[in-house]
Amino acid sequence: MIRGHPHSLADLVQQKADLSRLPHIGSALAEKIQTLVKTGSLPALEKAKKRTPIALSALMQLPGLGPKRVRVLYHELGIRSLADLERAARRGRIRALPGFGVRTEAKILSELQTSTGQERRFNRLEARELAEPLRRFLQRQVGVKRVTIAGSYRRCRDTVGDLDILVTAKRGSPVIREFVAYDEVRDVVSQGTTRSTVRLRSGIQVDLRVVPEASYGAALYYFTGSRAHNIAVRRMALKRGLKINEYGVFKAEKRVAGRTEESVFASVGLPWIPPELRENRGELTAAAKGNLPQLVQLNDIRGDFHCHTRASDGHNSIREMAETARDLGYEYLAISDHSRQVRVAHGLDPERLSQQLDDIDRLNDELRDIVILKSCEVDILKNGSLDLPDKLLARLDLTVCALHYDLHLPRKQQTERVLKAMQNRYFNILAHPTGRLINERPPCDLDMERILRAARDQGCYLEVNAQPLRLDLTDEACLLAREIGTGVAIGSDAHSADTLNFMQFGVDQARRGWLSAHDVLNTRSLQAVRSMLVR
Ligand code: DGT
Ligand code: CA
Ligand code: CA
Repeated sequence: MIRGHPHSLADLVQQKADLSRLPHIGSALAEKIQTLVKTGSLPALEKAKKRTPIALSALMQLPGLGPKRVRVLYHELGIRSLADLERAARRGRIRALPGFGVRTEAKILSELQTSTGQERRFNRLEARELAEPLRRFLQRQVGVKRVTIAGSYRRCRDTVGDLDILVTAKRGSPVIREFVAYDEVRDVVSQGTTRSTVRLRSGIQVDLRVVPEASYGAALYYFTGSRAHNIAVRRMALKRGLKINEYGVFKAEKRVAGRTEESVFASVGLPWIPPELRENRGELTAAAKGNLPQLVQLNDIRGDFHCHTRASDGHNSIREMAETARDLGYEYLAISDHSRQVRVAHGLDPERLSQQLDDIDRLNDELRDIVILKSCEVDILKNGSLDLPDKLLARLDLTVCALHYDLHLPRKQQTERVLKAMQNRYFNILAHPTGRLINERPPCDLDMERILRAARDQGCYLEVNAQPLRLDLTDEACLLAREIGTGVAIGSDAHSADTLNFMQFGVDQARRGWLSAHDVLNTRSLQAVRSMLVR
């Protein structure tokens, strides 16, 4: 008898019922049940039992995994241990199982990370929402002058492990006492007179340091990191007979710099280097030669090519999106709702898209100070063709094309799928190129270098998707795009008017990839954009 099923399996087998039609039972499992019922044993199971003592009870310890789900994991994917489970989750194989899904898969991964002591990393939105209220709280305390969040947060890494906060305060300020009494604090890990570490309810750790004003620059520099960057700078300092630490720059016992970050860099003969570049990826050489890139800024952004409305899975109307974009100071906003293939997002078929294009024409007649561009987030089908007919694509100003399904194809096939799509004359921007979701889904396997070269040669662009869960392209891929000379477009992928400002995260990511305004399509005027989109 299968738990929860009214008939015994033996009866069903006798009646020659099709077992694979039962919930949670595929054809492989159906066959095994038949064997089990008919012979009283299962060769596969006997073999498996011999091979590994099944650690299913360990699986059952994870919140959300009961006997039923553990059984499905075991039978469908052969998962016998936490290690098996993690491997399958990382490959995105669990979401496809009956009764599971992307969310369950993500939950399993995050549970695995906490239960195995691995630290979870927080995405930029999570980090900001934890850090900013705390920063404001500290700023209000008696005697506090400056509060700065350093570490990977300041370097704008796509994820942060913990928060490193730097405070300057008058002598005798109660800031550390107030810090450990902050409402969100779960545990006080350590508490001294100039430093303290706590863990917040969300699980994130926060390191606080209180430094004198005279050391502020040195401390900020030191705790901004990265470690690799700091080590390389320290080496330069040693050659000049200088010692750099969090208190300052010292020649013998004498402090020669440290009040500002600029003074620290100047002591080794360098100009100030933006935190986003401090990864020891060539920034020291570039700075020494006066070749640091002029990094793109939010201010440079003149429009957004990627957002959704209520027509697919967004929450606002075209008008609401456009008016918000206008208030952000944009010149143009492209509406890029999903195409029909993406049914879960209520993707548009040709008829609904045509309707939307007519609506946009009417709105453009009416609205001042913003131009709505006609676009679509066109799904790239498994065979590399686009989800909408060319005749309709021709009516659009641009397309934002993306993979949504079959993200597990082997590298060669996945790469060729994208390259083929890119050959369509209406292909303009490859949206969220790898499909990764931070902490939830690994990137798909693509030969990024080949894709970047093809895009450059064909006048296509790669998106830097600004969603905090995506940030895709990665900073490394942006570096590669810069090297190859492929243009990027930073897209908010906003699903509501109030998240159009996620653009900032995308700009930061592009900055980490050394990109300047010149490398980014949506820093151009509408007129320039129109001439640069090859169609
Ligand atoms: P995270 O927290 O994993 O996202 O990354 P970070 O970069 O924030 O690293 P974290 O919190 O361990 O340290 C913050 C900064 O402090 C780090 O970027 C550089 C500096 N730092 C910390 N410990 C050391 C160290 O032992 N040596 C050097 N040179 N720098 C350190
Ligand atoms: Ca940190
Ligand atoms: Ca830290």
